[in-house]
Amino acid sequence: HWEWQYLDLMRRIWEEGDERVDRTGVGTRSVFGATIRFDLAGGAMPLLTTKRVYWKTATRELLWFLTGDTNIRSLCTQGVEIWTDWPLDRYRRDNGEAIERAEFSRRIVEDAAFADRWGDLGPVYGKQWVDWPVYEEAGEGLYRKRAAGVNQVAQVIESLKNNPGSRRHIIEGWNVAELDSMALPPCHKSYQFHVADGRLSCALYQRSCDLGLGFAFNMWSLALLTRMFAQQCDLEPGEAVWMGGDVHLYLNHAALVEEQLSRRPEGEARLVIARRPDSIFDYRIEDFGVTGYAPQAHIAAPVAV
Ligand code: DHF
Ligand code: TMP
Repeated sequence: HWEWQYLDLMRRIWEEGDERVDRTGVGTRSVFGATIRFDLAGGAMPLLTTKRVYWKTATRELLWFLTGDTNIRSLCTQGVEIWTDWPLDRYRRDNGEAIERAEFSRRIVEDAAFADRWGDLGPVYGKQWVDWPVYEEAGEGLYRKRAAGVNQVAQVIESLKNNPGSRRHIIEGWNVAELDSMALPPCHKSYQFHVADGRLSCALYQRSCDLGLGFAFNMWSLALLTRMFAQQCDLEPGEAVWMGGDVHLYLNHAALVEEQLSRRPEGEARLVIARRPDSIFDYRIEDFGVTGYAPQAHIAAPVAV
């Protein structure tokens, strides 16, 4: 079962990883450099079975990236709270106000001006994916931002269709010049597509991975993006190749790690896409269904902010 790759990595990090002080102050055990591969043939998806993964939440996040939106408001409106903690943290620091998360999220949803002011994460994934800023000369040695940036997603779809043999099918999130204005610099920072024998594969480079929490979402989204790209380019799904830089377990995830390592993977989820939208930007949450997913119970774990 593919999931042993994940469980083996988890065990190795927990037992042999280097203990490190990290940005959040929680502390981690970590290894540097790891790979997990998954064959997407036949509709199979890398959805963890040793705990329930909320794949619809992860799917909503991916669709949100594709709209170019970087404000959490449309996520909160859909009941998706996975990004709420970062704007919340900033709000509390800037205002010295002990507002509850649920209350903050409610204000984001109900008050558009409040969301504009406090809900934006800066130029994170969505912005870089579909509107990477471009500068043009404005005379006298001055430059200005061009009205339209680069839509990397649209460009890669075109290059896959017109030049499948290319080794340059890349979507990059790591915009060096804008890192300082992002709530978090991108973790899943670079996606490279590859066509061979009529099959589309995608490799993700993730510079930093919370193996207990973020990974489940990142692996799902990598596979989902590959399936959507394959459908748009009339290719069969190939492999999803995940490559991690600093892959870590937070020290406050002990209960999750011990519980998950006591479980055995079973079964295989499949993704059904109900229709073929006109473009990569026209998918909706209702288009996706998962069959054969009978996971073991969800395991809650705190997220390090
Ligand atoms: N920071 C850290 N420390 N770890 C992360 O995984 C992470 N991920 C981010 C932003 N910052 C991060 C964005 N993605 C959850 C999943 C993905 C995610 C953020 C949070 C999460 O809390 N998942 C829980 C609950 C999901 C839910 O309630 O819908 C899970 O058990 O999967
Ligand atoms: P860092 O920016 O200091 O590396 O912290 C980011 C943390 O968030 C780190 O634990 C990795 C985790 N993370 C994921 O694992 N996946 C994600 O998609 C995101 C956004 C973050």
